Amino acid sequence: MSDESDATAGQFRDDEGTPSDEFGFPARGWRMLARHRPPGFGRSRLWRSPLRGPWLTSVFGAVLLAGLPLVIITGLLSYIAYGPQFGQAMPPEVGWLRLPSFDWPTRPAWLYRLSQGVHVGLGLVLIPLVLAKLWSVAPKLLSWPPSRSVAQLLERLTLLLLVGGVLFEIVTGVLNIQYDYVFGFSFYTAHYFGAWVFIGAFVAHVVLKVPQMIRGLRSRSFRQMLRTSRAETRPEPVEDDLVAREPSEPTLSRRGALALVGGGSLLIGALTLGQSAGGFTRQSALLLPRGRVSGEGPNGFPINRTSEAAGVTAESTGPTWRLVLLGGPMPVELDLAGLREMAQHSAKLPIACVEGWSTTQVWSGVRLRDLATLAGVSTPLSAHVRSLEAAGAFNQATLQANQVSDPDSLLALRVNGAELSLDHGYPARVIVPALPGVHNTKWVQQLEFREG
Ligand SMILES: Nc1nc2c(c(=O)[nH]1)N[C@H]1C(S)=C(S)[C@@H](COP(=O)(O)O)O[C@H]1N2
Ligand SMILES: [Mo]
Repeated sequence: MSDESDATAGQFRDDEGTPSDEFGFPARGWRMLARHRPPGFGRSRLWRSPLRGPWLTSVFGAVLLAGLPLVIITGLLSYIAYGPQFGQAMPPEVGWLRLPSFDWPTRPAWLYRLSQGVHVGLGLVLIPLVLAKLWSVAPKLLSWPPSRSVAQLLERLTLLLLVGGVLFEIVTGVLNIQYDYVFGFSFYTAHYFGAWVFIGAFVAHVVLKVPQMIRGLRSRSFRQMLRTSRAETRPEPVEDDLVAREPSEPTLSRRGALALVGGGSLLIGALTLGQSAGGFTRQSALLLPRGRVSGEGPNGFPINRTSEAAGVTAESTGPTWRLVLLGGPMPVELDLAGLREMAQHSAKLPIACVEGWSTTQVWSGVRLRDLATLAGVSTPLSAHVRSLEAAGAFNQATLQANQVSDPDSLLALRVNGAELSLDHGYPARVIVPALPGVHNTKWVQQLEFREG
């Protein structure tokens, strides 16, 4: 260290007027950093809203602290519901990020509908809050130099992962529920690993910031804030990086800001809800276009992949179609008439897609466990289902023991009293309570029951 820096150590002050060497960093380094300020950073004069302050940030933070864990947990549950034990969760290989897996239950039948509906629906509804929270802390995120101590450097690194992580999850999630698949990479892989980056940073951030958030919330009365008009709106009377040093006139009260963000969330909620609520509200599910493509009459509910897209034709599903049952002493072949002669069972069950949309219909057909018995496998530990569909990521699925044995688990031939339409899987499709939509294989051709 040169004499010069020795002499100035402890005296150099950055933009924010704080001594730069709390942890004994050489002052020269900080000065260099401070001089090489990237555009947009550290311009405290740019951030002049009188609304910014610990209270407002804490309110946004508290809502996110309540909501984001639900989005995280339901996301991880979806991974488990896909059946990692069969290598069919995506991505299949996640190394030490492997979650403890358990047999996904079949009851209640609406379990996956609820958990995935919450994951996608709440995830969308929280977007305005995430953006509002980022806006509220912008001066801090963009302060320069980036840190004044090792501890602060680490904290800012977690912020980078936190902000980057949450934006990455939002962008990949929102794009995945659109019509066209736009990624040059696997959505599942990106969203899963991105999630862990975000989760790690989120936990660190919560641990570091909760005391500050509680102090912020306690610093002013929420009711009082709701009663304060725009004209009466003043900057928070505290010494804090978030509070503008040269505040401009308020253009909005704090209650106005909360109403704006809350209104944005409500609007997104209204444009999303219809994908699960169904009926006429489905038309308003503008944020989930795939959940709106629909058949007609008794088959009038969303179609994820049409028979045309799957390359399944009327010929391949015509009189020559056979269902093959494997796993027993001998393969068993059934035609459609043979299936219709077996005991028929009806169940009202949802299809719930990973994309968040769902629809509940009355299905009828043959119980999977009856088919296992017919194949000669009395207590199958799993069943592997294959579709006529030649190519396509979702032309097969493995079902757990409980998913085969549930009395409502069906190879459905009919829906709402009518024959299945070709788009919904004619002549036969799987429908199992609480199973992620993707594993309710359409145009089934083969079932292999496995005892191990
Ligand atoms: N053979 C086959 N079955 C399939 C699919 C597929 O692409 N191919 N898509 C699955 C997905 S992702 C969902 S959500 C449901 C949708 O069923 P539906 O199109 O009848 O509404 O079917 C599932 N069954
Ligand atoms: Mo799906």
